[in-house]
Amino acid sequence: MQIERPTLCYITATNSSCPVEQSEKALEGGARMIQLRNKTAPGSALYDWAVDIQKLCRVYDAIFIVNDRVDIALTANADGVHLGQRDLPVAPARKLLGKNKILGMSISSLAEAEEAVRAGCNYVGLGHIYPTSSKQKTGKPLGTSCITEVSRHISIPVIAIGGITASNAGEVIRAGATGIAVISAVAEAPDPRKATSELIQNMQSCLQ
Ligand code: TZP
Ligand code: MG
Repeated sequence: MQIERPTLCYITATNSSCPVEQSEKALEGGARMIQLRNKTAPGSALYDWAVDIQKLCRVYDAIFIVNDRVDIALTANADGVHLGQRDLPVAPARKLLGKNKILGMSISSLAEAEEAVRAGCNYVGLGHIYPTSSKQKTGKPLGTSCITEVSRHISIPVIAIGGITASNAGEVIRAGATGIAVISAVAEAPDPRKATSELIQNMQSCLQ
């Protein structure tokens, strides 16, 4: 499955108890990729959610990625896994997943991007681009210049993340990103479906 430009990846809101419903709204709004991310739920709940979201993603022909958990991704037949810099390294993850699954990696510099490519990742999540309250972040936001630098140097898709909203999604794509990954811009919107389609329209209008 290809990550096309522009792709909106909806990441389930941290500690949400309804990630399946949230994902469905994002898919209805046009999300092409869903990442199930939850740092506290028990494996049993994560697995049940993953099975349901996988089915939804098949219906919408969207990519389904599980954050951190290779075991859940495999058993729920997700399309891939998203790993952070301190998670299971790419080589053993790839060994478990096989060559056909998608492996994504969080990065925040060109050096990390190049390392992710060398290790065999299929895309990178680059952030945080703008200030965000969805994840505890210590460093300064990277800004859009980093998107341009990284996307010029690597050939795998660059998904920008962190503080992306309808008002800055366009500049993120203009800077060179393949797509965006968002939590709050969708999860905290009064109408998540409409918010998703507005984000997508703003990305698309930059490519016309
Ligand atoms: N990784 C880097 S920033 C971030 C993650 C998971 C949070 C993105 O959330 P939001 O609400 O779209 O800023
Ligand atoms: Mg992780």
